[in-house]
Amino acid sequence: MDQQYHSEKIEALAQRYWEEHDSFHAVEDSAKEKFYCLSMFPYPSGRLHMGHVRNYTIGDVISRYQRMQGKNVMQPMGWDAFGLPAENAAIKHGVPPAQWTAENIDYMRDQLKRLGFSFDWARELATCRPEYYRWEQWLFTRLYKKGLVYRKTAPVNWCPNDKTVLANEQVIEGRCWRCDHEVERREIAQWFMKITAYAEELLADLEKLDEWPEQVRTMQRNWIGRSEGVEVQFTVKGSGEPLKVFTTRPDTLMGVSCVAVAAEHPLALSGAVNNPRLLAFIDECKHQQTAEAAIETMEKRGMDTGLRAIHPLSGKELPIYVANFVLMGYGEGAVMAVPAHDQRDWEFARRYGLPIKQVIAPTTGEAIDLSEQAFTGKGVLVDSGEFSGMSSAEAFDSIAERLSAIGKGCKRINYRLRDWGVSRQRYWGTPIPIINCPGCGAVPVSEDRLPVVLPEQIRLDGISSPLKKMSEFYRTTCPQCGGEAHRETDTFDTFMESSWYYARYSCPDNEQAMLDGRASHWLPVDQYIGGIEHAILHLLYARFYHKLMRDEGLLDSDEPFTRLLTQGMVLKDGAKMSKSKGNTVDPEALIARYGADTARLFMMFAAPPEQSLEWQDTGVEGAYRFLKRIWRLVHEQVAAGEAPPLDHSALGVQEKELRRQVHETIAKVSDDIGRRYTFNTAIAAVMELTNALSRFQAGSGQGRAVMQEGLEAIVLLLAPIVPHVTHVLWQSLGHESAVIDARWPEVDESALRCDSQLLVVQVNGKLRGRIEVAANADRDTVEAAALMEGNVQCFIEGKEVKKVIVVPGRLVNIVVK
Ligand code: ANZ
Ligand code: ZN
Repeated sequence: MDQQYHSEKIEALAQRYWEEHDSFHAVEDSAKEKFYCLSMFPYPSGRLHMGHVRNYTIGDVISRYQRMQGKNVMQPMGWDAFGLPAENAAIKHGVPPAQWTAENIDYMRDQLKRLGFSFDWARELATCRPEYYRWEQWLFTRLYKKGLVYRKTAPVNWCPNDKTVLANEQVIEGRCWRCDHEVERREIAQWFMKITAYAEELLADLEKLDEWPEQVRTMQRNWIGRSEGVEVQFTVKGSGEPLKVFTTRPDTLMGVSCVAVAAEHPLALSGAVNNPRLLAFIDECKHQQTAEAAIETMEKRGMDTGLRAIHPLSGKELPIYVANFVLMGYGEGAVMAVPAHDQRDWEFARRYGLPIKQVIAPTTGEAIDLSEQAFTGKGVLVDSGEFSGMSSAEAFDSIAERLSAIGKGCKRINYRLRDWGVSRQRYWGTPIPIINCPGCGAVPVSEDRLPVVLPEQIRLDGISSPLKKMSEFYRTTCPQCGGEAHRETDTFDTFMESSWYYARYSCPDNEQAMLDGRASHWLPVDQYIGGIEHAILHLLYARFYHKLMRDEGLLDSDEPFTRLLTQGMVLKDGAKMSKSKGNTVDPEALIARYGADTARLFMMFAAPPEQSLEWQDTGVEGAYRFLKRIWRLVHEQVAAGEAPPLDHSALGVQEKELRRQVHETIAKVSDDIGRRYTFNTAIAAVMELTNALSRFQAGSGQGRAVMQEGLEAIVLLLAPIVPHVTHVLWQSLGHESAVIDARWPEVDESALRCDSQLLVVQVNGKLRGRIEVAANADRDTVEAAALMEGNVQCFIEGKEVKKVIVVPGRLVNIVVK
């Protein structure tokens, strides 16, 4: 064993060992409990950043810990390889996205290996490879047959100057990133996945995910946004056509001032036929952003269509407006405006001089002032005919019943969740497996013709899709009529690939099927780890995909991820580390200087995993020094020769005391790592134990035996966190097998019970001796033992004992004169 700690040498040695022994290759084994640990896979942007290092260290610590628990651990890694940055790089540097991506993957794979993560590299996958995305195409065509995917027109960002569709990221303050021209909305045909068909189950199953952070479940719940309401049917005066609205407040029905429809609503268009001003207003509404977040803050504007609606109960005539805050995609694309009880409607009514009629009064009897703002609470109905006097809840049911009795409405559940638009007008993605035939329309590519392979040798000009210009890709024949047709050139949203990769890791080599029996063996993922920024969309889509695959008979579980950990950000000087802020620390430089173990230790020690971590150079130094210190301790022990076996009956008080601390530390660290995931406090406990071992005078044979036990405990407890140095130390301490195959240390309960105590004895405040007494010895016994101690007797002989002070568990002070 070297006297000095050389991280580089040690890390190369350990990594070579794992590689030669194929240590992390997971094979299905029904005899052992499986543990599937997964960290969100990276986008191959070029180099790892500190966020990756943190994410993957957390996953690796958990994986290695579970392995030491005797479980059959699977921890795979792969690449979320499609996406816009590759296209941007291609335009900038003139390299095809496929090449740029492959080079980045090679580089980043080396970086991950350098960090010593226990990935099963045999399961590696990259989503841009046809052997992966073909199954996504396959599932899509299956879902098409089931009616779970469909095509409809939807708006995209359109740059009229470049004549191209822009991704949201390419629209900067409403302008094209390339030419700065103002961006427009354009309606084009796109593909949708019917996630709304699973809304109820996606919501209900959140209850099963009790090992997910509550915050994430709440975000998902709100995103799905279930509302119970009533569909109310007004009638258009003259034509007699029905005009439906969705409301969650049917109790306010007698306070409606107007009906407002979205700009895209058919009535808006029919109202505009002979009304150029209205047509211009509709056009303006269509240009503005439709993001729901913007609705809250934007100016509420509208225009009277001149059409009139008949109230279903009162028969009164109400104006029909077009309003910019009504969304076509929600409910019926129309609302009944109740200015007295909805703030948005209140603002609208004030602006356009519509009546504000109170129909709800607070139950407290308190007066309300509708000239200031709307009263949005529930209460008692007033001025509402036969419904007056009812509570809001009673009126909800009564009015719903009344409406259904006359065929003018019914109760309804509505979801905020929209179907998932998966078409992207981009090159670098999975081709949508559809053939557009002038005669037959959209026809899915048949199973035996899959995959539709994305051509990789292309030139991007950054404006038009290269696929349209490649006739060998673009031109094809219709699977239905055999006539000339062309392929869809849109590609899938990259969230499609990241929605099922976790399942494919179970059988990445299967060329015959998307998944096989191994998926049911490994799934669900026992522990999933990733950034909170994926709390909504990625996790929701993955949950949706899981249910789709289950219903396709590919899986037998309902949910993909049993336990979820969302790690915090890595900050520097209080700000998120990012290239644009120029405050990044390159993991590579850190590893080159201190080694991977220091990087890992610092990451785990600096903060609990869910909180943000502040980068500190001094913290890194501290982590490095700690590893050197352990190295030195082990070296001293080893250099002094083999320690004798532990003999419990021969232990002295100090040895027992140290053993107690060793086993208390084992208990604490096991709980911190295994249950609480507070790796930082686990490390702190090991540091304390290290201090105790450094102070300990091992002298005797049994002292060295206890020291050996303590050092082995430290090595085992740190093995998941700093796997390289512990690999070498474990062998130096005399073990033939590798520390990755060692079992997690167990607490010796008998060591925790301390049956005797050691007290120091002072004479007039000066240390004169030590005594050992039973842990439960009473005061008289302690006093007597102290006075009997040989060295103490020399100091008190012939003197008068004035007082004996006993500090339980610590000391006895004899005051003499
Ligand atoms: C009348 C009313 C009175 C409403 C009142 C609220 C308060 P959630 O809870 O999100 O489901 N609404 C319905 N469809 C809409 C659309 N397409 N665009 C914009 N707003 C729409 O919200 C349901 C409420 O949102 C509905 O209840 C409706 O306004 C509005 F005192 O109807 B309410
Ligand atoms: Zn055809």
